[in-house]
Amino acid sequence: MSVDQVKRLYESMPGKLDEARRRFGRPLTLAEKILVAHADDFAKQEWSRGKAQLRLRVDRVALQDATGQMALLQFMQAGKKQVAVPSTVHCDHLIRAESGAAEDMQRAIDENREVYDFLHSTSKKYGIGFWKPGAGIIHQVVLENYAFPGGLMIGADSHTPNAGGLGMAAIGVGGADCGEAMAGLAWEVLDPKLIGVHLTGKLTGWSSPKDVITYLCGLLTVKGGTNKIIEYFGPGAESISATGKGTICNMGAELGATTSLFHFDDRMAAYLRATDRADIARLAEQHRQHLVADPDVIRDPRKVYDEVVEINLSELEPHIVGPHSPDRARPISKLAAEVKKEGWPAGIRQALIGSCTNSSYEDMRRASHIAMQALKAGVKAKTPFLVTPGSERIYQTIKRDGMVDTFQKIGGTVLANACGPCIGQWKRSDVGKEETNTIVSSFNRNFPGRNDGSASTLSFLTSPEIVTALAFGGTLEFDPVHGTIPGPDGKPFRFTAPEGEELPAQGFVGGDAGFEAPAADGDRVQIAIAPNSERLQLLQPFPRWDGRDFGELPILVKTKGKTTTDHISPAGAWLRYRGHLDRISDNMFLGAVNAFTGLAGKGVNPITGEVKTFTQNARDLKAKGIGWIVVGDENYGEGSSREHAAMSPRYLGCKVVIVKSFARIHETNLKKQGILPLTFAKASDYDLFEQPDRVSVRGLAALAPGKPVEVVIHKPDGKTVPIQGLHTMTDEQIGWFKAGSALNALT
Ligand code: MIC
Ligand code: SF4
Repeated sequence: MSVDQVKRLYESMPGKLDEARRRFGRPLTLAEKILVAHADDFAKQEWSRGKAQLRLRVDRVALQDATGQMALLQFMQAGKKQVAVPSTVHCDHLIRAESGAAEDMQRAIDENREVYDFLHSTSKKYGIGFWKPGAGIIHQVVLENYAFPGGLMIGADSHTPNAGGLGMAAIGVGGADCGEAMAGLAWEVLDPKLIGVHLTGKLTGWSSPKDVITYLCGLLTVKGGTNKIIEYFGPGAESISATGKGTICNMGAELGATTSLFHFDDRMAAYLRATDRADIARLAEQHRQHLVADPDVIRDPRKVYDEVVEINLSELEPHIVGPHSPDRARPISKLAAEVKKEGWPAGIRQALIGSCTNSSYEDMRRASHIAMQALKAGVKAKTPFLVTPGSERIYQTIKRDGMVDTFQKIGGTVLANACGPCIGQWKRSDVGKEETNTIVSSFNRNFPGRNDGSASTLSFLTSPEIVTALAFGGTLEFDPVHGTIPGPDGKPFRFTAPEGEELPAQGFVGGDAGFEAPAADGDRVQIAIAPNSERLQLLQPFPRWDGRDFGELPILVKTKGKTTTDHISPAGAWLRYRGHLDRISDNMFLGAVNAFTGLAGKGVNPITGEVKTFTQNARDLKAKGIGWIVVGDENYGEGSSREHAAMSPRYLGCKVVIVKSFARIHETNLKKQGILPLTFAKASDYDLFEQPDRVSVRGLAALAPGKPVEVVIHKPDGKTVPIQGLHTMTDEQIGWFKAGSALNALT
């Protein structure tokens, strides 16, 4: 987005915000200011938190290479010549970590050539900026180049909110949302509720931005942020760098929040200047009052936010979360006791820092400060140490400033600027396949199987500086804040608290390595997809709804407990097929735990009675022309934005997903792909479904917003149990269901 566009946005704000203050009869929060300033039609728009569906105009769209393939395939179906809003593609997810940056990059370029060529040529053709493999991870590159205070963007990745560190409302969505916004349509989202997080005090010593969010994860849980925006404010916010704010907003995804953001301040201005955007910094300073909440909101936050959380940063202890869920939190000082009690292996097998969440200059400085203390004292690392820089710019800068050298001296390996071990793209040879083992990282997710594909890996998340110290302790029983480890002379060695400047004194090394602008004349660019490709497949529209109720559908799967998108559509090796719907559908529900048997990935074929993988059963039902349903637990579809978790079920014949509750992005993805997402009126209805049952959904022709549908469970003995299915579909979304998908409704 050009400086002129930012200027136009800022200049349009006072008038729009005044109108909103009049209409709402009260002062505005920053999130509201951004939403109002981006309303497609403010006057016609209904505003009601938790109820209204907002139609907004976004400033930008960001895609990454894994979800972006589907987003672009869907955009292509709209038949447009150019994207309607500034958009970028980032090649980051497909690079596997194996033996270090140089070799891993070469291998990735060879293995993924076809996909990179597709992303490159579609970018060129349709006017999309292309960031090549190795340029960096989407959210770090966006923060360094595109995020700006007061902006609104969407990204086909759940950690898009990272840009909230610069005061932008940046929201993770499915690829279909991106495709539509790129095609020029308004983008829709449920008017979010607002959580205000009031920060007082000051981060000091070992405490870091990561601890703000890991603490909040423990407090609010993985569903605590669903359909809510988290807005941070208060004097404590100024003690946090812009990149630290980014970390906090990034990991707000783990609360299920729509997005998270901070009010504009001098730390953001400093970061904008350091990343060659002094013009934007100046503009933001001139329009500061529109880029923070109104003073009356700050004076009495409880009047305006739906919830207010108080955090005194001066009292915040370093936290660590895990294993298996980001909300399993405790202060690091309490970890050792819990490790003993739970019988988790205390020995740490790998320590990893970086990723899109935590690879700022400041993070690397503080981590290397810890490493240098150990080097100086002659303490050796006990654990292999892996570093994932977030971008080439960060990598070049930390290399110039000696940090790469420090990490190498402690035996560390610097990986490519890519997702790698954060998303299962990690070839480990140090543990057996099913071996229970412990790792610590500064990443953001830790669902089973997330890092190395093995559900036996127990993954703990904490700040990069604590991870680094733990690499020297080698055990979860070491508390770097209070404890000591043996020094080379046998005497106890104690780390002092990490220090590190937030921005490089000599400035960042040049900014756009790996960027390629679109072609001046996109018409001439050809996009080729080989007919026999196993990586890419053009999409066929899903069939329209036939106007009939769903009668006696079998249950393909009833999931028990956590059913994240990683359970429904695992990543890791499967990332390979993200552009090929048929191929990737072989991974469907591989990680989902079958409530009838307790086993993952398999179930009884409701027709033949054979026990096979859920995909095999679904393919069999599809071949027989039988639709099926999914029954699920709480916060179903938590985690990633990957719409494959909705598209594969749709493709293989799923009609209805009925659960206790949904995660926001996934529920939208289901609606977009034409699956009926229902929730139980009573959570205990979940218990009524048994393996041999059949399920009918009635009254579909009269589907209307806010009106429950009738669900009937047919028992094998002929008894029927009627229950209610609730839904959140608007008129327009009901139109998607009837058309077979949102995209069908468009064309
Ligand atoms: C993730 O962190 O889970 C991912 C991989 O970045 C996903 C996107 C994807 O599945 O490609 C996300 O968070 O949306
Ligand atoms: Fe990549 Fe991990 Fe960040 Fe997702 S969370 S964008 S996989 S680094």
